[in-house]
Amino acid sequence: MSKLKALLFDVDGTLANTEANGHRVAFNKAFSEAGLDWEWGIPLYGQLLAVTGGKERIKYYVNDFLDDFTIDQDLTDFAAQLHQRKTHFYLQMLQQGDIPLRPGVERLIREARESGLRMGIATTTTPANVTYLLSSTLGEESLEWFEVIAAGDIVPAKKPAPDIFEYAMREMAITPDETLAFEDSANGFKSSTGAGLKTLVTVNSYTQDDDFPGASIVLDKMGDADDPFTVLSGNANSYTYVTVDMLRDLFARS
Ligand code: XBP
Ligand code: MG
Repeated sequence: MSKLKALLFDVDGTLANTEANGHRVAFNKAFSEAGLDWEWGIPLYGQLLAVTGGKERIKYYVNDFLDDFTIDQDLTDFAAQLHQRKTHFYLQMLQQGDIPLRPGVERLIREARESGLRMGIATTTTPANVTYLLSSTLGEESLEWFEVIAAGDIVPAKKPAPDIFEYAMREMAITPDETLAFEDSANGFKSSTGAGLKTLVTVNSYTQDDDFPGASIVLDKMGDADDPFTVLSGNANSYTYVTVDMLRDLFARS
């Protein structure tokens, strides 16, 4: 029976609920600064999340949601410039402490570190967004707790492609039979399972109706002793919030 040795965490939606009140707001600030009359409301943004990657999401919006938008430059360059400003506004929000970690995430990360489990990050978001989120919530030293921060354009294909999880495993020299992934969305789940990883899912308002066939377990959150999770799919045995012991038990039997 394989033994759990490493954890690979997604970021957006998993470590923190960053989308509706974080990334989306930063996109709208960048649009306003550029003089565009674009406003991504919460429902529209949920549709746009079908495409991972902020630059790709902007191009998806222009190509699939706008009828008569024209610019006198290459759309890829335009999207990249706009995305740089969006990232500027998003980093400001992180620095201001506007985006907290989800319930139980800090406790689990600290517990995993103390128990000797190796940890990495596998995310589509921009690398700086990860380092700023970790620093602003766990402190600068937390950047050392993750052996790799696999993020953004480091791989040719973003989620749902498995590339980012495969990259993180290569960098850490770990294999799927000793590693558990944490995800929140259908795109992320396709990526982690496509890389052969057992996956624990914690959904959020945007992903609660997504399908996670074969997930080790689907929860509403990691939870805490005084804030138990709800099991949406799978079996938590007697555990009521995610602990390292629960992860070992889940990994061994999933
Ligand atoms: C979620 C994404 C990212 C963010 C926005 O990443 O798809 O694109 O929505 O970040 P994950 P950027 O769930 O894999 O963490 O604008 O920097 O792409
Ligand atoms: Mg995610």
